[in-house]
Amino acid sequence: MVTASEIMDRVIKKNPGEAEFHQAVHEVLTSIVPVLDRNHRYAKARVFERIVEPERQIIFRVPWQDDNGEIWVNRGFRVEFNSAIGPYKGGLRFHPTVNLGIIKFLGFEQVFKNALTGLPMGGGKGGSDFNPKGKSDDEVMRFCQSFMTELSRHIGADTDVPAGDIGVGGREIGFMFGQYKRIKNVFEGVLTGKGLNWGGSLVRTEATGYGLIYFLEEMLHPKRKTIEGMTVVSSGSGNASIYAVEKCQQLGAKVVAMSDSNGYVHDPEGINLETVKQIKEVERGRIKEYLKSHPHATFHDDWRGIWSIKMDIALPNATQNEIDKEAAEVLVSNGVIAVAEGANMPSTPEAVQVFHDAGVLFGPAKAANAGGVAVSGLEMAQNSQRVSWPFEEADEKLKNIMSNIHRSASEAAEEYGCPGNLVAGANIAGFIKVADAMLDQGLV
Ligand code: NDP
Ligand code: 2IT
Repeated sequence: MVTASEIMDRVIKKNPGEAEFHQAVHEVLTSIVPVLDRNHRYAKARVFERIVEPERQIIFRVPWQDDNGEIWVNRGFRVEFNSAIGPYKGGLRFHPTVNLGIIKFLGFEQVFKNALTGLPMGGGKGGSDFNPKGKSDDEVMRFCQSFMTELSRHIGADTDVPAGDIGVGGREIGFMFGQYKRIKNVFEGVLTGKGLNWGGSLVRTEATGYGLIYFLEEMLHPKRKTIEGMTVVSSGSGNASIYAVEKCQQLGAKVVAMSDSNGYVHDPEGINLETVKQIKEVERGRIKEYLKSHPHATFHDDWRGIWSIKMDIALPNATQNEIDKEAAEVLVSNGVIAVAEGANMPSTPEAVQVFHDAGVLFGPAKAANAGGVAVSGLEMAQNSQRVSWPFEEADEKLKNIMSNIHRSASEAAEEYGCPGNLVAGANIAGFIKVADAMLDQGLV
């Protein structure tokens, strides 16, 4: 039988230079070794070796023209990773750091995350190295139209359903949906995160952040704690962070810092979220502008420094590998009791080890941030039935899904001898669901 380290060596050799993808694969593989040892049929059928190979990877040219008539060329990606349990599903990221390795790490994680939601969604991810920052609405529209002109050949409501991620929100989804409809002449739920008057679901905007806090409450529950009265820090100030902060505040926690890629704002009196929403959602400005209306707060131009604040709860809601070993050690020495990951893979493996060794409650991204894609799944269901559910109904379903994810991850961790380890539990529960579906479907 092939050993785990042989599998890992092959992944590294076959996918050179894709450090984030290697990191994501290594974590899942490490977690599922006991599953492969106990159930030889997975190893015999080489299920893991198949899972790490995307079903399809599409890379394409995206030419577009700026407002001065100058021509630019970006690179577009869609990695259709796994369709064992449903159509490919996952976001699109527009950020200058996007490359194939980043999209593959995100797509790989998405496969297991989507399985954990209990909804019929396979995994995929896409995006571009386009930087929407500083571009006019017209430029963003022209880029989105060009991007969708190619992407439309590969997606569809029953094939592959993209959504937002970093740099892709309601505006971009609107432009892409419009272009898809022109090309295909069908009005279908091909994207999620749509506007509320053209097929979007209530709660999708809030879902990643709210879901994260519902999951965090599940983590705290066995310790007889809630977030009420806790001091919280949430990095980033985009979709995931803003709605995590909103839910924290609704539940009586005090959020004292948020950030963007230029730095972080520390407001010991508690962040005023309306100000952050105005800066980020309306003006598309920078977080340091917070100080204009809140001069008692401080701005620090090192965004990683946010983890040196004393806090009870850390919510990394910006990007991958934003908490390294040193940051984790500072968090632990300052008495952090829980870390819940809203971003994808925001803690390095060494940081996760520090949290586990210190007995910090740790909610891994795949489980803790699955609320966004879960409500995307609910949006797909509503689109298929041509109905729209009230806010309370969608929110209640989100809460139940997050609670079920916490339960499945906890039970899997228990069953495979690592009680309380939600990293292992989430990986195992997600893997078993996808692996069993692949076995049922023959050599796929
Ligand atoms: P947004 O684009 O809305 O916001 C991203 C935020 O993170 C911004 O404040 C941005 O700052 C900051 N950020 C991004 N990249 C970096 C970087 N390299 N260094 C420092 N700060 C950075 O994206 P989302 O809120 O949607 O995404 C945040 C995280 O949540 C990502 O990891 C994403 O994959 C994950 N996620 C998102 C879901 C969703 O539904 N939107 C669902 C599940 C996970 P700046 O503006 O300066 O770039
Ligand atoms: O990482 C993620 O789960 C997302 N960006 C959301 C994906 C989706 O299809 O809603």
